[in-house]
Amino acid sequence: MKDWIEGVKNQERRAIARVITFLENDHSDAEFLLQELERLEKKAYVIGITGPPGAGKSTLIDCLITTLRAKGLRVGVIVVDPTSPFTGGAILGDRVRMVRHALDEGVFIRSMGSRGSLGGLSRATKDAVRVLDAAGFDVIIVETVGVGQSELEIMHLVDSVALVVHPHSGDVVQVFKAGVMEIADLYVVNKADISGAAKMVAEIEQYVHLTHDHSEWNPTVSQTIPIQGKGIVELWEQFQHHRVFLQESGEGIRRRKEQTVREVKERINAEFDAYLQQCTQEPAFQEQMEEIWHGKKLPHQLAREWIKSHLIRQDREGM
Ligand SMILES: Nc1nc2c(ncn2[C@@H]2O[C@H](COP(=O)(O)OP(=O)(O)OP(=O)(O)O)[C@@H](O)[C@H]2O)c(=O)[nH]1
Ligand SMILES: [Mg+2]
Repeated sequence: MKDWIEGVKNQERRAIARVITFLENDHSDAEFLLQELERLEKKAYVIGITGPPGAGKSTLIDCLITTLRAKGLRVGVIVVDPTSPFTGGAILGDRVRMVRHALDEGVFIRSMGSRGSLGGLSRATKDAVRVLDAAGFDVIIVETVGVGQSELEIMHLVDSVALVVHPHSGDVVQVFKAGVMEIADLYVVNKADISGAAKMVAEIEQYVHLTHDHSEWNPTVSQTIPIQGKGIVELWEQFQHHRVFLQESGEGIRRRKEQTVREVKERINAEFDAYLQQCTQEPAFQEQMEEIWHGKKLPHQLAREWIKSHLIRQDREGM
């Protein structure tokens, strides 16, 4: 395992990939490994790119990688596909879009599919970000399809969120319904070569005007045409403005703290869930269920009693 840590430190892509897989599989030594990685310097700017399927997110990221590499920045990309249990196709598409960077040692691209639950996926993604950060990547990009509230969980682990839409993604209000609109720091009207882009920009600007007062960050609206390489440099400038805002306003630290609280709660939930699963298999639990079957107790009562007795039991056992 020492070799792996050295490998990550030396920015070797094969070691990085191995460590991410190891963490993904929830190995019992995972914590030790993370602890070791925690000692390494961290400086990455983590950005999230979300938006409806086919909005051109991967094509945009491909161009962004080129722009960042030209500045000498190292880029890590994590493509998350929580929507489909059969992620092969979509993820393959994503990787194909970025394939021209495959030989570049300064670029690392990783897909994460929905093995296990969605919560598990967001935890695994967070760990993957940790590994890439420890490996000294300057910018880490997380791509995810933003189609529902639960998928948006993943966006809670980045510094800046960009919502990518395209002129055919329906009207903005529709996107808004999915709960995506509120979390965006930057809006990107992608595929601006298609007619309807200007109208969409106007709609989003109006939305921003109505929903944000001017004391804080006002989300920006950019237009990009990745297939022509247009608007990418300008978009990166907007990201940088947002990064400066995060640093100067203290919002960046506030967000990271909030994210940590969220992560701890999520892990408590997962641990508790596993414990609950185990306990409900015990004969004692089954016996108590009998009382409910026979109408002697309500499920409400049993649940309350169960929590009381088990939390006390845990306490005594010194867990
Ligand atoms: N007209 C036009 N089409 C584009 C542009 N950029 C990307 N596309 C096309 O949009 C389609 C989807 O692109 P992707 O980059 O795979 O989109 P995505 O949002 O990553 O898709 P998923 O990951 O499947 O959600 C592809 O056929 C691209 O060629 C653009 O600037 N203009
Ligand atoms: Mg994609």
